[in-house]
Amino acid sequence: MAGLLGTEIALADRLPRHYLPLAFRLEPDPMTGKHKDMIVLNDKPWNIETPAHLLDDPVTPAEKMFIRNNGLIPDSIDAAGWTLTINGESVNAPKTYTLNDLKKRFKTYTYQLVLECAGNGRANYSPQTAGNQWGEGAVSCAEWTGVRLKDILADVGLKNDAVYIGYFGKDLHVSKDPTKPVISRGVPIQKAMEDETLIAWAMNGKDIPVTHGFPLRLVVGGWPASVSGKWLHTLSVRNKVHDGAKMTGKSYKVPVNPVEPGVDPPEDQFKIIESMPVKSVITFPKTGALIDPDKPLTLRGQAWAGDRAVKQMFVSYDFGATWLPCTLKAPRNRLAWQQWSTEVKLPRKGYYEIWARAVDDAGVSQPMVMPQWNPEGYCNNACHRIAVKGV
Ligand SMILES: Nc1nc2c(c(=O)[nH]1)N[C@H]1C(S)=C(S)[C@@H](COP(=O)(O)O)O[C@H]1N2
Ligand SMILES: [Mo]
Repeated sequence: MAGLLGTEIALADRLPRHYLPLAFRLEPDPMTGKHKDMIVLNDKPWNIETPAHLLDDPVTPAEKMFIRNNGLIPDSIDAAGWTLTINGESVNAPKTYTLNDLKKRFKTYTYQLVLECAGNGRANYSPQTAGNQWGEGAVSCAEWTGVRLKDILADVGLKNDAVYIGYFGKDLHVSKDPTKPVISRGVPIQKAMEDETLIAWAMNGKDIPVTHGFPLRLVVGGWPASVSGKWLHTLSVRNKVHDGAKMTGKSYKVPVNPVEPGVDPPEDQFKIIESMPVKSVITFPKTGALIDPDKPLTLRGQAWAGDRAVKQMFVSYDFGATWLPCTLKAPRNRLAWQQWSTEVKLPRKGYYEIWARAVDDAGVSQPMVMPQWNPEGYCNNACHRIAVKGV
């Protein structure tokens, strides 16, 4: 590979298997290849962001899907021998299913589901917080196929005291120490039992790409994507809030009482993030576009609202002084994002910012400026803004 590129590949020994360096991506690799314009935030573990203009497709293709790994992709994946075990305090007796059992014994469903990293938008918090500095693109809405978790849980049989589920995946800690857990999160049993909560083996009609959890993944739309466990091998049904890695401490939590920017309260004053807030992204045009002010300017993008639906969408080209309503499509199914579009006419030549603002079905709007700062930098749903020039 180094010969082809005409230079040594720095850190070549750390590239995950199946992973092509960006310079080689003339054609995306069918398993894990990403579009050449993807932004690499970190390569150990891989954290790759999608620039806003690549989120234009109604269904996010694999090559444009952000990657958030807390550890290392499993070294060897035995798909043929893969099993899912359901255990925990609140099951009558643990039960193990092969992939084939899951495919044959339960009804299959397909849903388009928004997966947004809780840290999406972190880069725009001030003061800056630690962690990957995601801009707007740690979000996707692919089509997932699998079985309903609630159907599996009904087959296993639960005790009355079930309150939470927790997932376990096969990825490795960055230290490669197999005894160190990477991430093991979960959701309350009510969310786990929703129709759209899937145990999925396919994404966009194909095997799930290795980077996104092949061969089996828990997929929970609308909540921090960290609850959608990749390389899933075990689900525990718990009689208390799941206490796996990154459920404790301050991970994926925000202060109960709002704090002034920069203030970090003690652990016991934090609560777990549940539904993600209303948000939208402008996917066309790309920021920096040169516009003919004599022609109508088409604007479009995606909007989503966690467990809720988006009810209204507005754009502004005068810094929020006036807002123009957009056309907004219905979601394909609950927990899918919604396409919005409109045409505006810039009044004259010059520099403009286009701001986009979604309002959910409870009447809650995206804020125009930085929302409630929090020490881990989660849930920044401020309006997305792009800059264009009328020339
Ligand atoms: N097993 C496992 N599951 C995981 C993670 C992980 O590191 N390991 N990362 C989580 C986080 S924080 C996010 S945001 C999503 C990212 O999903 P994606 O990489 O498929 O886009 O996966 C979640 N599931
Ligand atoms: Mo995440």
